[in-house]
Amino acid sequence: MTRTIKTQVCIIGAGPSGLLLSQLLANAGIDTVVLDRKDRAYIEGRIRAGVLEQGTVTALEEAGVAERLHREGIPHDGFELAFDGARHRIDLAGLTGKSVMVYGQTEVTKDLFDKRFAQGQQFFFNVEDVTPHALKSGAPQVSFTHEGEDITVSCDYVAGCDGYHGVSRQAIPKDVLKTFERVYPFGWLGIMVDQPPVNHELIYANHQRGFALASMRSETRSRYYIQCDLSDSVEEWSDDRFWEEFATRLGPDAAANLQTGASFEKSIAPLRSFVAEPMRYGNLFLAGDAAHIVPPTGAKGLNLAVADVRLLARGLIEHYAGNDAHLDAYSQTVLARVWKVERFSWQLSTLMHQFPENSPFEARMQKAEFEYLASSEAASRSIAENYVGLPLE
Ligand code: FAS
Ligand code: PHB
Repeated sequence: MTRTIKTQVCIIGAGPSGLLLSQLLANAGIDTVVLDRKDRAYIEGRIRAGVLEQGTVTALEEAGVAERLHREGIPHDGFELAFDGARHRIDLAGLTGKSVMVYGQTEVTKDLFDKRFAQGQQFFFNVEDVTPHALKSGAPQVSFTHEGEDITVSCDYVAGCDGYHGVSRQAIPKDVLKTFERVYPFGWLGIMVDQPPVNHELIYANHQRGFALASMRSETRSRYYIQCDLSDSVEEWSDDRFWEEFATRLGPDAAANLQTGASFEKSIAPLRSFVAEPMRYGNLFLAGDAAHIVPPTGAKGLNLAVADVRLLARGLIEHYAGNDAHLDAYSQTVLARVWKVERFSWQLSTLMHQFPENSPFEARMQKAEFEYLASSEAASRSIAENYVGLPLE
């Protein structure tokens, strides 16, 4: 016996994309059902992004979930690039008039969940066998099982917000879907530690032993990364080994204020650039990591997902008001921006990491690029305008 539920938009995925879309649509009086194969605690427990563009802050303000962000977030007017010990500050505020906000994705997700639950959003967690159906029929459905019950959601639209490993992208026929991918020959080993940050702004460092990033979550909690081999495991990286490598790569000057301690989270993430086209198939729309992945070097993954959702929410809200122009243009509009952000993330990753296949020539190109950035306001402005966030369209 299958239970049928009717809604306007069925959202697959309760990560930042799905939660924000649900909130923006709810604010416009549009009903959604949100499914996730995990539960709230698991989703909130994932440690990911740490830097929000102004556009993301604006979206969270529009969603009505930015109060704690403005209380606890840390505005940053710049960040540093370090190259074999030499340091160059990218003056975001001076070069663009904008800043970024340091506020963890974990907190964004918690704020969105709090609001969604307070407003009585219908969630189904720990779902299985999620399958979109009849996407070209004008009356799509999504079937799944939940606590042993077979359920079908009948809806007007399906939002695929289920990340890189989700099912939505797979629902687009192989002869329609085009994918583009670059897998990087290294990963990022990240740790979280309750110690004051080594620097008041982020430092991205390229050292001959590899990349390192000094980030933070608050004045007392730091988030640090080092480039590692894809074959590495966290078990091979004791805290002591991490601290020694991290300090070496930052350089003596930047590491002078490093306060070490016991990490309470340690994980390795692979790096890839990935784009799937189109981001619409019939009444299915993809948003966020379901459609694209960027290496975290440019701090773009979460921000790109939010930009998709802002444009998708606009299109759906206008559809229900009788105007389909933005919804019909969604995939083309979003992909134009996705590719520019992919470019920036790839460019900064190429500049800041040690590639095993790099010859001495490429090593000199990295050094020349850094010295050009450090000597050219125009070059630094280009980095800055991408880092604070490109226009929404
Ligand atoms: P998410 O992957 O966050 O959410 C998708 C949701 O869909 C998940 O909750 C999943 O459980 C659910 N789902 C999947 N399959 C399903 C199915 N079949 N049925 C139902 N639900 C399903 N970005 C940055 O900007 N900076 C960073 O430093 C950074 N670090 C990252 C580190 C790691 C290890 C990873 C994986 C990503 C990182 N990102 C970073 C990118 C990250 O923040 C994503 O861009 C962001 O989570 C995208 O949000 P969503 O599109 O909602 O996808
Ligand atoms: C983080 O704080 O997790 C972070 C910040 C900037 C990045 C990547 C990760 O580019």
